[in-house]
Amino acid sequence: MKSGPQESEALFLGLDASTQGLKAVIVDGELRIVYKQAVHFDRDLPEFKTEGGAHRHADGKTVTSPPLMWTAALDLLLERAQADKAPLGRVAAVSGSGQQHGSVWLRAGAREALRRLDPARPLREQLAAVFALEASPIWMDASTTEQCRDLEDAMGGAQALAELTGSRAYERFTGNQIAKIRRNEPEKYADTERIALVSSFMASLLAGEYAPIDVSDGSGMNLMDVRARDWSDAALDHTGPGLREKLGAVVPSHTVVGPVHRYYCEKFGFGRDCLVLAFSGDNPNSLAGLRLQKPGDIAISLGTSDTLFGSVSEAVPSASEGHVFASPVDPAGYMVMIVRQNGSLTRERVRDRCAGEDWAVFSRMLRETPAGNGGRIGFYVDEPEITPPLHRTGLFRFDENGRSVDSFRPAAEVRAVVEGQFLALRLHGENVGLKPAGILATGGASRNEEIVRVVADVFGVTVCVGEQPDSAALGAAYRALHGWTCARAGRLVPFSDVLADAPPFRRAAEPDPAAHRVYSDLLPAYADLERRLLSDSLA
Ligand code: XUL
Repeated sequence: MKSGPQESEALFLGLDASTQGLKAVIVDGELRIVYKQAVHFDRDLPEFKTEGGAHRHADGKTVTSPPLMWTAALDLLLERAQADKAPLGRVAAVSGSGQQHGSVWLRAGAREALRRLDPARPLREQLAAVFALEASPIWMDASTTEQCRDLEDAMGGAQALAELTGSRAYERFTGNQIAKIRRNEPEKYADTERIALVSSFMASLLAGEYAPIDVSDGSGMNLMDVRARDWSDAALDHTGPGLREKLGAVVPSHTVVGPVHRYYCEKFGFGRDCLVLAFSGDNPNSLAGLRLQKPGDIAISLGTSDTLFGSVSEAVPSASEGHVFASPVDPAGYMVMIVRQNGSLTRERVRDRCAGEDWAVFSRMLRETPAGNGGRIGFYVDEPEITPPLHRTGLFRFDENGRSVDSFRPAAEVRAVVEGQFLALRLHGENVGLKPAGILATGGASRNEEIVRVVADVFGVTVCVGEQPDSAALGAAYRALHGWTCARAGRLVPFSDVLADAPPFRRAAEPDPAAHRVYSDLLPAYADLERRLLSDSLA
């Protein structure tokens, strides 16, 4: 970033309102982290009686969180920052991240209450009465299956809805939650002036004004035309009357919402010209935090579940896999996200059974077996799988002729679990238009060189590794810098320009062309077997 003496002082705050807590990261113009702080909902705000930040209801499907807790957390976080003498006065811009899909229902009068915030009184006291729903549905909620089917029927089927909104209907997606509340609690729906996402609600607290929803988090609602980047009238009309007004505008992710409200200037020492940039969802912010700005940049996070997200230039939505969101960093681009339920725990179970509970033995077995495993293919479905939607659990092994077999020898089993996981990610990534140019592997298993080698060979691209703790909060801070830079330039500055100073990630594996060919040849057989399992699972 080019900067004058004053600008070199400027700092950028990223907030992350996740399910379990609220975090803050402050970076300078060279992207160095200068301050971090966090509030943990269960521990620090025990009066809300959450577990993991949420309330699981007796029906086993409904999951909510109190929006007043998120409100109280903001004061607490900033009080802690102030007590630490964090340089809040130098923060030039703030952006943020919210758990995706959760909604905050604000009743008539909430806008006025936000505008009138008084620095002499805590937020929770001033805003206690603004919520039309005291329990906000969050992403863990699975109670809207009926609304999902209704929406898909109304829009011409799952694929048609995916074509329009980027995803088929999912229970946690906000539109289906809205449809349920509108039906079950019509008086609360009528009483609601604004339905915000967690992200836009947190931005509203800071701006003291209703903040718009950004296009990237807005893509997680089944309500937005993902290509037009505007609400779909057809989806809105199906979901509830007057919904366009209740949702407000949906805006590009680098949009300035306004200056921070004087509440934060007087109480915590923010500067009067500190800007609030549109907030976005946690996955979009992680994409920014992992600096995946160019089409083909992918991150694979190898955790309890394996998640792939990446930037693409075209939207190729699918009803059977993944999500297409509008990009949070490129107003013309998209991001795709694919979640595979059977990740680390599945690898660990195979390690325990076949490699004496030892990662070193697991790695040696990978080293000593050939790419492609002699044509053996395995599906290790310990938990119902999300991508592809395979509800039947079990271990399904096939020999080189596609015949079902009961077992593999231990080393072949180790190779089969790892290859199967990455072939699946490649297959389903390609199905939603992903053309990998480079991969960043993160999460526990990215420390295993042999696993990373399989990733490089399956996808045929260089794999870098690097931990980026708090990637959503960091991504929000990067986006604050980006939005601020665009606002000052009076034009869209490419996100990559503001990241120019970021230290590179470490290159961990280059693809072996011969091994990559083996996987490309194997992929059709893998896809066939997967189709077979899917149709058996439905039968
Ligand atoms: C994404 C999803 C979660 C939430 C909470 O679709 O439901 O990742 O964003 O982190």
